[in-house]
Amino acid sequence: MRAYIGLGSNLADPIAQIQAALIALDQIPGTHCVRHSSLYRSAPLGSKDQPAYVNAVAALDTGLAALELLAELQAIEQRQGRVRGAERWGPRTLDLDLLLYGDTRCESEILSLPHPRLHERSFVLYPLYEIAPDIEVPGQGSVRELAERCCKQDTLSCERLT
Ligand code: ROI
Repeated sequence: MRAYIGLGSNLADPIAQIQAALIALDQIPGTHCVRHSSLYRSAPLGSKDQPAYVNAVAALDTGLAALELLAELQAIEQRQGRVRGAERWGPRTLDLDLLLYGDTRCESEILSLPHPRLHERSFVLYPLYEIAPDIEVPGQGSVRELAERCCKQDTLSCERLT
């Protein structure tokens, strides 16, 4: 199954956090990181009183079920020092979001697919557009359309770093 992961960090050397997480994603059992985007610097969404974020998106090929993959993502967040339950919209050392898992659509308290806020976030859509412009986000249109729409609206700044 092809899955897409959104990565974000704004604490404790964010660039190093994202680079370490990209390596960790490739080491998940039964999983291979086939591509990842450049790193992007983005203005914080949520509380403005926090540092800028570094964001990226990775494409994985995985034999794991969606919930198994989610558990692996949470384990990587924990290992990289994430304090959960801190501030919902506040700063974090590492955030790994399961954005897409094939064409799966589901909604539960544990996991919603596609990620419910994917289509409105430039810091997700721009890196996703870089590596997979032509894929469909189930129920929402192509990444190309979503990224173009997001770009026209006055959204948060998000610029490519590397
Ligand atoms: N803002 C940006 N720019 N990037 C993120 O990854 C990010 N993650 C979050 C919140 C706090 C919503 N803001 C963000 O979880």
